[in-house]
Amino acid sequence: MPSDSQLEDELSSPYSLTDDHHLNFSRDGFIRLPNVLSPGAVVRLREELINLLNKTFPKNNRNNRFLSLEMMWIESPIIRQYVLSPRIAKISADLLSVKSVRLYHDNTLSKEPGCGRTPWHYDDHHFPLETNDVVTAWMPAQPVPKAMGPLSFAKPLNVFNLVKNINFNKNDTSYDKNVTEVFKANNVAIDSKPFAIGEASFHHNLSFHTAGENRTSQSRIVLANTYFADGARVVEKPTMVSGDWQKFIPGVGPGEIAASELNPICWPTNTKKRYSAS
Ligand SMILES: O=C(O)CCC(=O)C(=O)O
Ligand SMILES: [Fe+2]
Repeated sequence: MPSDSQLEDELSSPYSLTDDHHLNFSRDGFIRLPNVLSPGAVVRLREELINLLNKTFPKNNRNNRFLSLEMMWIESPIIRQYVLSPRIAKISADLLSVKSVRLYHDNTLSKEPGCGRTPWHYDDHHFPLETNDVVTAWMPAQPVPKAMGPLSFAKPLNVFNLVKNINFNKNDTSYDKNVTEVFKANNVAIDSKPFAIGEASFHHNLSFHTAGENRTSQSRIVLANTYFADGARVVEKPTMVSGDWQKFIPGVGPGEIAASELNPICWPTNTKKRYSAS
């Protein structure tokens, strides 16, 4: 198991992206990358995420649920390493071809045994940012075999155009069904491969994605960090679906530059050292 300082070294070390990685990300809107984390770093991540989940959610009565926690980096020095990681943030900046990225938020997603599908969606509506330079690093805290519900992507990126007129109805599953049908009718390719230990995916905010149910007896635990291009503004009219955005960009109003103290620049500056949480 890596010590704290070994973990810090690993999460600060650069990851080499190839021309193919860049091409694939621009065309498909997502990429899977092997060995983003070492096996030891995955084990430490899982341990800490389980600690945090156990503090918030009672252990009984979890089956079938999709548990989620955000902004863990403020409280947990270990999670902070993974969230403000120069390694992860630089991959994100490079894939977006921008010089500098800020954190939007971290998010742990624990899909408990028996929990059903993650419906088809893209993330754009969830982020009230006036830019499409937004990427989410989805880092599983264990391998994710097919039966556990790996994140799955429709490709290429521009297939979102096929489904942009489908109305979202939050009271039923019609949106998910309709998107599935349109993708089928258009022979849209779906990438739903399992994730090996240490593998992570990076998806653009217009990339359509879903995940299957968790048919195993283990929780499918993931850390998903979202980064955006430095300089981006909050949209003029944030909508309800933008949810808790003021929690993630406190003190910043509509139309203003999203650069609160909770949106540190994660690449290129090593803000991890500058941020002093209590
Ligand atoms: O983990 C999942 O099943 C969904 C995750 C997701 O939609 C995201 O990270 O944007
Ligand atoms: Fe998503």
